Amino acid sequence: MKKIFGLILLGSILLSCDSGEIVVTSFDLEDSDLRLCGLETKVLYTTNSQDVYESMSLVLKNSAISTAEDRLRSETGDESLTLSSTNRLIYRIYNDEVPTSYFCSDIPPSNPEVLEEYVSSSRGTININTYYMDENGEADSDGDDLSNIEEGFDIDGENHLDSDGDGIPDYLDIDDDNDNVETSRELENPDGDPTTGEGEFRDTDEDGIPNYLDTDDDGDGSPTRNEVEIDPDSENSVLRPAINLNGADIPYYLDRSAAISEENDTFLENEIDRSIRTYITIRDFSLIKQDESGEEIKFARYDLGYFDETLEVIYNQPGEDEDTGEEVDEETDDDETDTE
Ligand SMILES: [Ca+2]
Ligand SMILES: [Ca+2]
Ligand SMILES: [Ca+2]
Ligand SMILES: [Ca+2]
Repeated sequence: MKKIFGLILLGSILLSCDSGEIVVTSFDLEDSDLRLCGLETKVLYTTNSQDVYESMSLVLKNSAISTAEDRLRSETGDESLTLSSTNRLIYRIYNDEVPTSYFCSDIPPSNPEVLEEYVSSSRGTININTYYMDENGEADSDGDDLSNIEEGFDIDGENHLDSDGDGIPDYLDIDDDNDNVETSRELENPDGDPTTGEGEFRDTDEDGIPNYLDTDDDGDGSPTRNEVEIDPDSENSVLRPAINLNGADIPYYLDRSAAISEENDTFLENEIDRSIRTYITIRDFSLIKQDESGEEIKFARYDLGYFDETLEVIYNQPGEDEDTGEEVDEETDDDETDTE
């Protein structure tokens, strides 16, 4: 269908720019890497400066999607909007190159001059699809230096490995053994401790379980989570190992001769940065030429394109208080999104 429209448009739209040169457009700005501007009113746009100076922009003024500060979406999934007098697709041809600031200005600049303009009518649907780009084996979704596939990522999405059974799969869990020492830290081996094999993982107590999956790293019978503390100022830092309390310059949780039995029922906050892509498709709409002719061009589908963002996501364990990180009796949400 797209090709048919392309051919029709190619044959029917011959436009002259101010130099008198005949130019041809086919509205071929599809599948573009879109740029995003605006707060309350958002503009997604793409421009072309080859052969003809043109732009395709989607202007969205909708309270349902403008609440997330400068973002279009705050979570993944599908959403639909209708084209209207405020949600509009606009195609323009200009007499000169369009600067990057053009769509970000509150008041439209007078230059470059708009030679031709087509605006959508109040008919049609805008499909917004947002999905995680890091849902694959090669990515490292939780940023702990182990790829998803190394962390038991299931390509079918059904049976991801969850080593500590806390409900957060390893590939999204910054602390795979739930001992309050981040996996990324447990993979480091500055002291040359024993490993599980040649070039493999640090295994301080040589029990065959790598530290990042070992709930008692030094094998002293005191769980690692009791031998560390979470820094209240930075939440994700482990405080006690940084202090040389035992005089041996070895963190308690890695010192077999020093044990702390005091219970620790707090958890690290499991916040990770995830890569998301938002794809915009517009269906069953018309573009109306903004001149006396009122020429109408119908589209069945137009793939406007996509834009990429980083989304901070907090995964809470069942039974964990969102604010304090301490265990509570009631179950809390296991997924929360943030748009900072
Ligand atoms: Ca990882
Ligand atoms: Ca887990
Ligand atoms: Ca750990
Ligand atoms: Ca221990």
